[in-house]
Amino acid sequence: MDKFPLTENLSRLWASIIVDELAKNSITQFYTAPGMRNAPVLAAAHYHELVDTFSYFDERALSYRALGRSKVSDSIPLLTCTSGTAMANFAPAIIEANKSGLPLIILTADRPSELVKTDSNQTIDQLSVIADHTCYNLSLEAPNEALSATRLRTLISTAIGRAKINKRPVHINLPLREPLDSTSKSISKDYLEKALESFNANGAKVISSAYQTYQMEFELGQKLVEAKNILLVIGKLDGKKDLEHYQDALMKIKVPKYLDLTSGLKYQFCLEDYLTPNFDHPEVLDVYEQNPPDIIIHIGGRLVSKHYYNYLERNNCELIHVTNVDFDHDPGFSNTHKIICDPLSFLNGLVKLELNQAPPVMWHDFVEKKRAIIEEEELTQPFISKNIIENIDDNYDLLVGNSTIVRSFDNFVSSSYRSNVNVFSNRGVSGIEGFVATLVGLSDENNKPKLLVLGDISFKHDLNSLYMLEEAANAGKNLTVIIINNFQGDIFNLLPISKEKEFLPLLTTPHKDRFDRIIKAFDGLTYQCCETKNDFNKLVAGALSSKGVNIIEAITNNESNLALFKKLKTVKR
Ligand SMILES: Cc1ncc(C[n+]2csc(CCOP(=O)(O)OP(=O)(O)O)c2C)c(N)n1
Repeated sequence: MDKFPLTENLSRLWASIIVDELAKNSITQFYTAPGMRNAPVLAAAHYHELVDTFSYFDERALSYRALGRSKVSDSIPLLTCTSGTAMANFAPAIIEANKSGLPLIILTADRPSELVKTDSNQTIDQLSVIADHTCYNLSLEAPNEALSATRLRTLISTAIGRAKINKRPVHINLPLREPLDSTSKSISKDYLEKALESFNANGAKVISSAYQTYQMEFELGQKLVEAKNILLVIGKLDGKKDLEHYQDALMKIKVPKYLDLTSGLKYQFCLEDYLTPNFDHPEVLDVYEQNPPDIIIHIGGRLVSKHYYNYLERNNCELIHVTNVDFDHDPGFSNTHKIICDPLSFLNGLVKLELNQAPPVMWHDFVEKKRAIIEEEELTQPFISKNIIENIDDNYDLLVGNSTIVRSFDNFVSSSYRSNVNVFSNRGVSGIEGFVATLVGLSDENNKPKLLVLGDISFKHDLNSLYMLEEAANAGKNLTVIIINNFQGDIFNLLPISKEKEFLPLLTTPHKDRFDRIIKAFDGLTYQCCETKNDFNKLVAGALSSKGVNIIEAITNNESNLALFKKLKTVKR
């Protein structure tokens, strides 16, 4: 802290004030990309005693790492980069964070307006790049003495407050004039003195209380008590900190429930707890077509299953949507009742109603038949998801990639087995990029072992994160990555468009690549490969119980996978 605050010139002083105000508001996890224009921010972050820096050369990978951290951290991660295209590389992760209700602070360095407006090198209109995907944009002027240190601090703490309250990304754009290094350029005595005093102040503490507690209205409670046939659906929940409380409440609510993978609660429950299998299955849909619920209570955001939404459009069930975010997600496109509040407080209200309604069908035989069929086939995605859930320790965090595997995990439901594994996904906009970096971001928060399962195309998409994974290995993290290599984006073979063989390769992007050579180029990453169910189970058990970063390439058989998906759909009760 000796060197802090930096006072050699106004750019460094402003960077110090901003970093200090952020740190005083608990924004201390700085995900930094290199650059000369943001060098004053990097210097201030480096010398501030409360700030931890996580540096990476590739802004896209870095931003997914910050996204991963945001899923588990109590404070808000900050991203910073230089001017020009650098920040555009943050865009996918910012879009995902915005759609997932995850806060981030993005502090971009910019060139001052006299350079931006005259088309100098490395300049773009930085404000417009992500403006549609943030909840607040603070466009600062280049450092000048007309704006006092205390006013600058107020602008920063206001921006932090917006991120906290809205639980979404905030952009702060900071144009900086040269000198950007330690070259001295005088600051007026009066301005400097007052600025230095501001470092002794506490900083404006911003406390968010955006989650409104819900008190069940009498009429609604009455209606729910009188209803014969309620279905409780839990979609995407933001924040994973109070899952235990959700779990407690849900255990006590005795009505049929559907838990989406993105709720993070799917595997904590089983059929004995009145779970309903996935709507993607025709047999399940059939049962609900014949016994439509009189009320569906949908808690949280969007589900993975499209069939649920088709079902809602076809059937005119009364829908109560309970959400804590102001997104435009409207499950039935016809809400009769929308309640914006802390969903947990709503569930606690349901507990008090002491509802008791058994599911329309007991699904045990159906689920057991599916389990048996999965075990009969070769190494497939349903085999992988089933065996991971049935064997993974409770202390694991599981990150599920997009495409077929997320559906496969979402389809899994257990008859009597419960697992406390924490499940994460990137389902805000369901991009296939950034999963390796997201895994590393999750691991920045704690040393719990973690497992990522993703497809080969998704893995290829994030090869730039392998250096980051190697750093995680060197830092002693215990991470396992399972790449399901079917040599293409196999999801498209499961869709009706697969009949259009002539141009299908433009969707599936087939290849012949294995990942051994590229992974072995990184010291500290252990590579293993398997092609059979037995070997898969052995390798996964070994990797999950060993230390370090282990990568397993599981070669699956496309025909078996396709045949199995078809066969599973034909299972009857
Ligand atoms: C960034 C991005 N680009 C393209 C897509 C469209 N897309 C969805 S799934 C998929 C293929 C994924 O392949 P892979 O990861 O190998 O999984 P598999 O389909 O084999 O299960 C693609 C290209 C997307 N969701 N996100």
